[in-house]
Amino acid sequence: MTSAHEVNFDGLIGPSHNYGGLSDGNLASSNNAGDVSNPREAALQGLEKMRMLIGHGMVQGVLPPLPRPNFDLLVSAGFHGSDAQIIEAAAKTAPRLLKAAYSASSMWTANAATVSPSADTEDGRLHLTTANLSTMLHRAQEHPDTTASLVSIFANDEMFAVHGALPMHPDFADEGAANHVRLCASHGAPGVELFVYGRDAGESTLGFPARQTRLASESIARSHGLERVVFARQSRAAIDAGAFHNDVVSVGALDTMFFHELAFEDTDETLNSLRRRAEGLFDLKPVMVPAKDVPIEDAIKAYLFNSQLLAMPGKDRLVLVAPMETQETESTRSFCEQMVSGNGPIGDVIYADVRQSMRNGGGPACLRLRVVMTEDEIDSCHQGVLLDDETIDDLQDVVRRTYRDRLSPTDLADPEFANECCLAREELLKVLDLEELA
Ligand code: SUG
Repeated sequence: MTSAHEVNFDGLIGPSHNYGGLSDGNLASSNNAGDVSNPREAALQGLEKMRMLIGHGMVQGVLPPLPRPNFDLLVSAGFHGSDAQIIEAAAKTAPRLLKAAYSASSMWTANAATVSPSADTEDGRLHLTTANLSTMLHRAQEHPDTTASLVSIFANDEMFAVHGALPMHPDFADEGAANHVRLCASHGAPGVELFVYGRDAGESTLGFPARQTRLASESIARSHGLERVVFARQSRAAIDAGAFHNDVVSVGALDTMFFHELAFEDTDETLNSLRRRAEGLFDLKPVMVPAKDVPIEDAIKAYLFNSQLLAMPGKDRLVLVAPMETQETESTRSFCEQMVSGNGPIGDVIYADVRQSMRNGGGPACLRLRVVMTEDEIDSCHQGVLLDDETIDDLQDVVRRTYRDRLSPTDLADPEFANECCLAREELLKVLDLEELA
């Protein structure tokens, strides 16, 4: 068995980070709609989280922000003329579309793709499928540019297979790794991949949108060549309480599955299927958080499960990197205190400040795409996106010089802002040695 690392590719928060209120079913996005954001602080917070994890001995990568505003989207909607004319006309007649074209939502890279490490796949390559994100317009525009980024970063065809997004139809609705968990004995060992879906293809549901279909999950498992898979249905109760992705109510790492009592439609069946698939590979360690200790509303408000669950060098138990909001909410804080003082698989909690992203429904786990990679795979990917302290300093320097510290959705009407965003991104790409994406 080869040794492998979990490399977290965080999304670098873009200069147009704003509270657009674009995501129905995501309570933070709706509740903070129209507020003034601080893109500079947002990006610095994200980069500090990456720095903190490097300090703990983790391998840390980054994905650049996508080009915003997306003029192609505005042109598809019939706007034409100079860039400034397009922005001005869209601001007057289609302000919601303009917000979509400006959305910095690619920062939530848990939604960028679904990833299967080479230890799990038939052809022994690491497979990535870009998510089509077809449910929300502002996210549905991401996939072509995301695929371009992944192709540049995972450019070696002998080791990596980058698949484009599934067809853009509600039956194939796919939100990537946010609805996918990989469990294993150690990162380099064969794993069991859990795909969580909210509805079947063709099924219409009442209430908040279910953004992942079983057909999408099955299609990805087939094209990645996976043998050990489990498909589980997310509970309707969780979706209606605001868990628009499964990673809002569960997170897994190695042999441990940390989840809320209401995460799955059928918890026993989900755990039994995982155990069956894991037979001979590892003993599943479920850590279920009962609703009586942490009501689902608290779990979602505090984002307890939207945490990174990490095997850190030198630690014999897993570490949960949770948002500050988990510490500030009574029930989740005391659950965490009690959990780490016991002798279960999770031994420590670190609280990270990602408040700017949290106000749009994105916690520490949303901000990262986990890519389990062997040493050879790490050496073969684009090196410019693998971070050290110095590169983080350089990125922060660009952010301090080029990002605004105040942005209201109405500011998007200013044509000058489009130039600012473009220049900021060009500078970031230069630091990452990814000018080809400009
Ligand atoms: O898709 N928020 C994102 C948050 C994604 C979180 N990702 C995971 N849970 N993995 C979403 O709902 C808000 C944008 C706005 O309203 O401006 C937004 O898109």
